[in-house]
Amino acid sequence: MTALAVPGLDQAPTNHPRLLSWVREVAELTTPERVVWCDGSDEEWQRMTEHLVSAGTFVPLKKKQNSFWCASDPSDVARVEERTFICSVDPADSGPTNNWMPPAEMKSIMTDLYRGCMRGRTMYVIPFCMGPLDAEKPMLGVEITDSEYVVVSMKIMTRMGAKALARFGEDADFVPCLHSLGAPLEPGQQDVPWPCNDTKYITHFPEERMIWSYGSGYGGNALLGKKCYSLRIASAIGRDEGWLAEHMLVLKLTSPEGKVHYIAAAFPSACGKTNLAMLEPTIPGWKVETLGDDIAWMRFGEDGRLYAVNPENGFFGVAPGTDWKTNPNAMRTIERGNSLFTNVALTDDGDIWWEGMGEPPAHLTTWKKKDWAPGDEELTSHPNSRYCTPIDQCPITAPEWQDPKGVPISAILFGGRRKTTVPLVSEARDWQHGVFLGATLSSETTAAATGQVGVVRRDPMAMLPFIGYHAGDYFQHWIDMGKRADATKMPRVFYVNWFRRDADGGFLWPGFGENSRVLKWVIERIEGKAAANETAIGHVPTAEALDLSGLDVDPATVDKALAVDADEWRAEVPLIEEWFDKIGDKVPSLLRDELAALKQRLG
Ligand code: GTP
Ligand code: SPV
Ligand code: MN
Repeated sequence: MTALAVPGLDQAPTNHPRLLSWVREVAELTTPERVVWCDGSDEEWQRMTEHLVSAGTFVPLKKKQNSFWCASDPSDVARVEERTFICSVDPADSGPTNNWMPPAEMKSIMTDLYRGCMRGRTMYVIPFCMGPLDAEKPMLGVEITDSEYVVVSMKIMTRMGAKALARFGEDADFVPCLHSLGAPLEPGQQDVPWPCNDTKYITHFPEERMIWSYGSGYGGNALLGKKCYSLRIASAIGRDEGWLAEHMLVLKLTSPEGKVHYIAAAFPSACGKTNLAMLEPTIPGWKVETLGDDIAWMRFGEDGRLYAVNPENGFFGVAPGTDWKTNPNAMRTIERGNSLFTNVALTDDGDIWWEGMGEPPAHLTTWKKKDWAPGDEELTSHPNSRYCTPIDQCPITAPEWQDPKGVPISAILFGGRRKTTVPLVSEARDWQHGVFLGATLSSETTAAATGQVGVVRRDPMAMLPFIGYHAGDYFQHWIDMGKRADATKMPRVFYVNWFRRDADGGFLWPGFGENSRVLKWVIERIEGKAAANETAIGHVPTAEALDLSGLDVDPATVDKALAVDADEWRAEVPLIEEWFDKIGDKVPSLLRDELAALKQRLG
């Protein structure tokens, strides 16, 4: 061992040999000025936020206690899918939907980038746990980062610090997550508010269960417990161990009779998970409570049902469009303070504002730190601007959200953002057909990832950017999950689309709280109480089966939202064929059979 005198390196609050040697190794490579072991305390939060304020990264909000406004570098605003890699040993384990490079080659490139990359900065060591701390086998990780923004965000989004480290003992397994902004500071060099690097890599080594990230400070690129660990690495662990790591919200729905169902739903990024998870039903007597808004881990319970756990501790929600009318529970959550707001607008009296919040004030500072007045063309907030806020501040968080057993899932909803073709809701015939619906899910791209917005692409199970292995193997894993269980105990599968439009471009369905009407039909289907028409693509509610009482929408418009147009679906078939051809030989034959059956039904 080289005797490297980095202050703090030897003040480790652990005896875990593997953790200690990895931290030393990273410090020797990245040469930070000091090492800080994060304990997750309120004093630490205080210290970090004060540092971020004095660095010009954070502006404290006068109108929300213990909350901060922050603007990223304009180039560092979303996940970078083209810079995201699954470096499995065999390229066939990464598959055609992921970028791949041999692990040794990637490590060599990134080791060169990491060499000296923390010069002049502090290296933080963040022990964290995804999912409940009292799980039988807690899912541990350690993120090493040179970003204070990451430290404070991880405090909201994960269980971190001393309470997580307490579960490490001396030999617990953990996922090493190395993150650097790639912005060393030379002596005397003035720091910028949002350091980052034009060169970015978001890299996963699934066999080693390891994550290396470089160059970005934002969201899923930098908070490595989120998409990198809880989806890409966890999906590979789930394949090996027989469970599912999914891009899903989890909600609890209670009927007027007091019957409880838990529902999980997979929609691509910026397609409505957070909003559905916090929904306020417009139909009397129904109640929604939240367990999670982005990620679900689902394992079989002893009773053969699928149980979901939310691995996260906070919401990293899309800000624009969030309002007292659309999502009052998100508004109530952030009103309680202790939140971070990135790339939204700042008001002169020290509050936040974004598109969709109603009337703007007479003057704003935009996310690009420019003056703005009503009438200005430019957006005040980046479309992927986000609030970061603790789950337990949400007034409708279900009390059982921390139960390590999870909650039994009655229904899985797949959904996307489609202007045409896909009806408001349909039900799969069975599990296998449900897997087909998920595997062929399509959606228009959004601002949650860099690149073009509004382009229809296949996004299987809303996991296209997050499957940590070959998509064909992933489909097979989904099919196998259904075979492992008693079919009657598997969740029923539905396909929804809140975003279908009329010829004038208006939404055919009002969405948000009115989506409770669809949830009601889903539950009534499960309970054998609601009628449906059998169509080529699945079971669609009859005109009478969807509760429209009190809904201020022309029933003819709802009919259009529910319509299954054979011509539109016939046009969809070649796109599905193209998609399966892209996945190649590993598309399960049962899914090819489903496609053939669909073609036949469409005539
Ligand atoms: P990620 O956090 O990126 O995974 O996104 P998400 O799936 O949680 O999406 P979110 O709920 O934040 O919604 C994204 C955008 O869609 C917001 O601007 C919402 O206002 C809008 N949206 C959500 N639900 C509906 C709906 O039912 N109808 C319509 N028209 N828009 C919706
Ligand atoms: C998503 O893009 O699906 C998000 C935001 O939830 S991020 O954390 O950047 O992945
Ligand atoms: Mn997401």
